[in-house]
Amino acid sequence: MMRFRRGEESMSRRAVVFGAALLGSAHFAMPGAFGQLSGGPYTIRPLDVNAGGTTSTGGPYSISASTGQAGGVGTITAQPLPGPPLYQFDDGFWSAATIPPPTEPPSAHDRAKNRYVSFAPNAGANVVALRIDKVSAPTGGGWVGVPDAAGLAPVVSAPVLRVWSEPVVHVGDCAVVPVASYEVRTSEDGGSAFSAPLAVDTIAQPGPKFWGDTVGQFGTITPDVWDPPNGVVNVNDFLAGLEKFQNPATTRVHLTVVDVVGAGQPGFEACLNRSANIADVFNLIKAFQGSVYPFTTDPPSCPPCP
Ligand SMILES: [Ca+2]
Ligand SMILES: [Ca+2]
Repeated sequence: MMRFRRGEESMSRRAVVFGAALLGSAHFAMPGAFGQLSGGPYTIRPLDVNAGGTTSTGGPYSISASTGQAGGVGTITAQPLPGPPLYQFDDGFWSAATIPPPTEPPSAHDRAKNRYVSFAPNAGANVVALRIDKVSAPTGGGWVGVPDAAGLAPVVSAPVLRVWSEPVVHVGDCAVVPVASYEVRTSEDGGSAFSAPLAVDTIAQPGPKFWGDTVGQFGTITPDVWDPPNGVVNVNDFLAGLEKFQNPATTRVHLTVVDVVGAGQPGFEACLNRSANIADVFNLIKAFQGSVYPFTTDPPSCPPCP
């Protein structure tokens, strides 16, 4: 068992060190009880592992624990609420980070896309970074950058620790290409510990036309919305792009479905420009005509996108 008491003597010096700052600010949820330490500052001293009920003192509170004894402590979770727990204490040991992985986005975006990976961050109010990796060859990846107001985010080289309040994040960049597999993970410390991955694929190779499959038929799944990619490249695929170019406000097709090239950025066309331009339509026509994917599929060879 683990409990806090006032005014006991220190007994041990090695092994597990509990951070005073952590304990001074954390909330602990225990069966039948929820409390918050007050009256600090605190001094938390080391405890022996497997010592069975040793006590560390030195401040207004002492800490007693049967550390390392399976079943002796159970699960104690540090909050905040609402949101996923930050830390978890299992049977005497701090377990790995318990931040859950990103999840599949709402149905409107739960589809393979050409140049975007869409997902729900699922990190609540926690400050975390999001890592994206291309796991199909050639491999490579980076960190999800700060999204714009529409949730569109680039791939950047350094972790971005923030509260991801966007319901859906759409990562589109040179490193996100058709016919590839990606994994998105959450890291609460910017690169040492990660959540389990969310696997997201871009479009499957649409037969001999190689790439450019953006949509399927129109409105057979959701009324007035282009269906998800159907494994076929035909006129519908560039017509959907043309429709978005002519009317950016249309809800019949989302920008992330038809933004496939960065127009107006000479040398950086592979980077995307988060806009539906006539250049997107032209590239989709080239795909319809049978052209191979025109940009690199090797993330490390991507230019530093503007
Ligand atoms: Ca299609
Ligand atoms: Ca574009």
